[in-house]
Amino acid sequence: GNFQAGEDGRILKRFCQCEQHSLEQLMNDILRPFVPTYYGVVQRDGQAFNQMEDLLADFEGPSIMDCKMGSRTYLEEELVKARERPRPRKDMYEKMVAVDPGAPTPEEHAQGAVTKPRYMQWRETVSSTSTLGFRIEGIKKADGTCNTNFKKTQELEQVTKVLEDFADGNQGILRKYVSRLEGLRDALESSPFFRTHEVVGSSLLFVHDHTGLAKVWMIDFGKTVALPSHQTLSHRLPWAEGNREDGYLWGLDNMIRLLHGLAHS
Ligand code: 4IP
Ligand code: MN
Repeated sequence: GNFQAGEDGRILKRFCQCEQHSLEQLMNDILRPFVPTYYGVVQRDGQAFNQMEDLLADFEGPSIMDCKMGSRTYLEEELVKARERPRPRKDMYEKMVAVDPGAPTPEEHAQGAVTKPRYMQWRETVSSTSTLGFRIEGIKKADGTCNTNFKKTQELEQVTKVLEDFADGNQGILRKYVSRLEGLRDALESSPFFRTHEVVGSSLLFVHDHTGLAKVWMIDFGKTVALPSHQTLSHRLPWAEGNREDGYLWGLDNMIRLLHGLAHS
């Protein structure tokens, strides 16, 4: 897998240059309280790992949710690559058919394969990524239940229901999540790092427990890339190829609105 247990309160994640670069910079950014503390690269059994804070360490029997943020989940360069030299992916065709046998075109059925951008765009449109700017990827609750079957969770009502269920309707927990996310939004809006990076495929990790502790962090920076110098993003404008907008803040606004509604209902 991608992870190994580290020493005392740390985890090891398979090395990724892009993630290393982002985490290093984030340690000196206003976003630092909202990302796992980074402890550098370590070797284990001849393999390199990024060593970072274990975000679950302070919780007692945590409930955990991973939401992938943004309205686009692949880098623009994937589109260019697929256009210049299409690489049909059988594995992605199979993942597609498993969710919806009717999704591939007749041509794709004949090939038994789809390109990566085609698969990624399809995933965006059948989930809430396209409509809300985020999607729920997985939930593991304190009671032991685990659910990663959210590929077609798209409707506002469905998403709201899943969020409410994750927090067991606990208003105190929901309010803590809202205020943490509002703090994150403030930090994002003034972060030099965020302004100058395209943040794609990154998740928010929600964690709470029975003691009432509830926090959220930004994780997964394997597709977070620096923009050319002097270019910045709004993170709210719609994406059009070439503008590199990722919809991150648009998604966060929607997430906060949903949770805020639940916290007051
Ligand atoms: C996965 O699809 C995720 O989109 C991965 O993104 C992506 O990795 C995989 O692409 C793709 O197959 P499912 O979630 O539907 O299984 P993430 O790592 O953000 O979860 P990349 O490489 O884009 O980061 P491949 O090309 O690694 O298979
Ligand atoms: Mn309020």
